Amino acid sequence: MKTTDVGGTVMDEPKTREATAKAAVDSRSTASKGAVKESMIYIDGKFYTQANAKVSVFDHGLLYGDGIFEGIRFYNGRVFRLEEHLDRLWDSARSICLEIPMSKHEMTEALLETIRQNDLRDGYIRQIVTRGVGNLGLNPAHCERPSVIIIVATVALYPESAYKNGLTVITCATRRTNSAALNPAVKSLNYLNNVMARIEANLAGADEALMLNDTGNVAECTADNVFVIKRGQIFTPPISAGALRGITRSVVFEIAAELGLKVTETDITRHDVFIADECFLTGTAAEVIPVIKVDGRPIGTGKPGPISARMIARFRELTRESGTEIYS
Ligand code: PXG
Repeated sequence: MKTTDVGGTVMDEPKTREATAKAAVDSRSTASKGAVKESMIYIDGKFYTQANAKVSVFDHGLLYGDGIFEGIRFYNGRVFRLEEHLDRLWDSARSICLEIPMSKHEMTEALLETIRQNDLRDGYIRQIVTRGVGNLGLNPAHCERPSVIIIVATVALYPESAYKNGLTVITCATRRTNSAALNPAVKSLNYLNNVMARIEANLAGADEALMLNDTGNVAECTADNVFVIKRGQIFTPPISAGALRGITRSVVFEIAAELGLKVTETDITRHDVFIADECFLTGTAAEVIPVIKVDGRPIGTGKPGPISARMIARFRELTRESGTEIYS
C-alpha cells in the first residue's frame, strides 16, 4: 500500500501505516488553516513549488542511480541529529568521489531555510546530491556539476498501534548487496536491492523484510537496522555484515549505555532472531519499533518486550528535547 501526502512524501507503507498517512494530511492542512499548501523544494540554491521542481533527464542520479541521499527528521521545531546526517552524507560522497558543491555550514542553512519555507515544525527531510547532468554514457567525468535537492514533507508514520503491537517481518531471498560490489555503508541512490526486498515483504503481506548478507547472517531490514535482545543483552549486526551505520542505531547505543544495558555488535543468524526475547528495528522513518513475528515465529512472548518499550520511550524524549533549532 502506498500513500502520498500533500507535502509530496511517498514513503513505504506497510499495511499498518494507512491510518497515519491520513493524519499527516490532516495535520498539514490544519497548519495551513484548511488550504492545501504546495511544498517548496530546494534545487541548487533556488526554491521551486512542487509542480515546478524538476531535474534534467540527463542527470546521472536518474540515469544510473549515481548519487547519494539522507533521510532526516525534525521534531518540535528541531532537526534531530543533523550533524550526524551531514557527516554521513559527506562520507557517502567521499566514498563515491562526489564533491558536494557546498560546505556543511551552507548545507545546514539551505536545509533549515527549506523547512522554514514550508512552515513546518515536525516532518521529514529528503536530502539528495546527484552526480548532475552528463551524457548518456555512465562516465561521471562528463557530468558538469553535482545537484543538491532538499525536499521537506510531512511524514507518514507507523500508527501508534504499531509501536504498541509490533511489526511482522519475513526473511527475504534477496541478499544485501555484497560490500565488494557496492558498499551498503554508502547511502546511494542505488536502492534497487532494498526495493526488491521490500517487494518481497509486500507480496508476503509482511510489514518489513529481513535481509541476509552473502554469508547468510542478518544484515538489516530494507530501511532499518535490526536489534535483538537475549537475557537482558542487546545485539545488532556490525557494519561489516552489511548494515548501514544508522543514526537511530547509534542513538540506541547511547540510550542503552544510559540504561546500563550492554550492546554487542556481532554476527546474528536467523536462529538468533527466532530465539530472541525481543526484537526491534531502528530507522529515521520507523524510529524505534518492536517486531513481534519473524517468518511466522512469535518473538519472545509474541508481544513487544519491556526493553523495547523503554527504548521507544527514551528515544521519544530525546527527539522532543534535542536537535538543531529551526526557527531561532
Ligand atoms: N538501513 C538502511 C538500508 C537505510 O536506508 C537505515 C538502515 C536506518 O538508518 P537511520 O540513519 O535512518 O537510522 C536506513 C535509513 C525511506 C527511508 O525513504 C530510508 C532511510 C531513512 C529514511 C527514509 O525508505 N534509510
